[in-house]
Amino acid sequence: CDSKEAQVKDCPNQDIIDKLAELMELHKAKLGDEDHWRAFAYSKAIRALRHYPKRISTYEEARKIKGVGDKTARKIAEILETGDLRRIGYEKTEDVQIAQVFQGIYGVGRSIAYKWYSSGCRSLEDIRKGKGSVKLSPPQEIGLRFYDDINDRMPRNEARAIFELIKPIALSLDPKLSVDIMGSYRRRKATCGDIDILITRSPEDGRTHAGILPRLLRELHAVGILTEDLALPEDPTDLEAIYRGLCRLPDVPNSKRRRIDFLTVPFTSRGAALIYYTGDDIFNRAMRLKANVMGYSLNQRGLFAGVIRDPRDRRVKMEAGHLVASETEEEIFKILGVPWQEPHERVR
Ligand code: DCP
Ligand code: MG
Ligand code: MN
Repeated sequence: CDSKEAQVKDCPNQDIIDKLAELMELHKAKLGDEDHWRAFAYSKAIRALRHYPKRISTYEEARKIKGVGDKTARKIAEILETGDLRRIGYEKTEDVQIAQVFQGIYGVGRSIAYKWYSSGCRSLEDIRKGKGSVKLSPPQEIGLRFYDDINDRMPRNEARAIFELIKPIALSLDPKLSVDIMGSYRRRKATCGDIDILITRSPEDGRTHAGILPRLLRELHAVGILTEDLALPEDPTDLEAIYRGLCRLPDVPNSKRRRIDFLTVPFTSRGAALIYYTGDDIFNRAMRLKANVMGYSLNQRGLFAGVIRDPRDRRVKMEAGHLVASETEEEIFKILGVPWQEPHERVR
């Protein structure tokens, strides 16, 4: 419950959290935009409940918690009164449940999942057999083959063990690399959905990390740490590159496949990249929002001023703006007036 102790699992309101989380997952799997917004609202409420120190007893008490709106408070009251949430039953139709299963395949989102459902597929076995002439991309095929492994979160000590094998191999290619483990591991979570590794290098001696990633990937394949590639960097000579794949502990018999991401960034954007890849995603959303309110724009490359967005589509930048800060996490927090938070405290 308490974010400072990632180990603690049970809250005074755990049963409520579990029901809301089940409903959230159903909305997440569905196609509608409004479902996505509902899922987001539930995720905010769930976070608030995790931090709430005592058992909730009434609608009014639930409604007072920041992040819990009227509709969620009513659902909490229903759970308190009946021990149940009827909405779960209404949302849990066959198509949603099957679409949920399909979305467990790496590379399959909501629209593909529903498309496959419409083509008559009802199980992973149907997909495997190519029922309804469903065709899998190479990453999706890997996602299906290692479905159970990929959908299992690893204990953080396994993430650490894999990272501790990788780091010296990276440093053997260039001892001046910075190699950091990010994501849920840096936030000290007890389990990790994947391993996120950020690589950069100070250019003080005139050299950079450009081109290192493909060499590292080759080494890691050679020693059996990397097992399958899911997405290769577009331009491997770029300072900024992303790799996604599967890995395992090579010397442990039958060790599971684990998801791994490598990210390389220019040294100057290291602070912004640390913030972004440490997350969590909701914390990032809050930081971006804070930046926008102050007239800035924040992304994994830096904090920018003078960005002008197209009012018809806020994703489109009409004016790129100029860089204000990017080298350290601290300076970005400071400019945004956000009190410093250690990674494990960044949960909303
Ligand atoms: N991220 C983000 N928005 C996204 C995806 C990712 O802001 N849509 C950022 C925040 C995440 C970080 O990247 O913390 C790493 O992404 P992961 O998907 O690996 O998420 P986590 O490491 O936080 O959790 P998990 O244990 O599930 O991997
Ligand atoms: Mg992760
Ligand atoms: Mn990741």
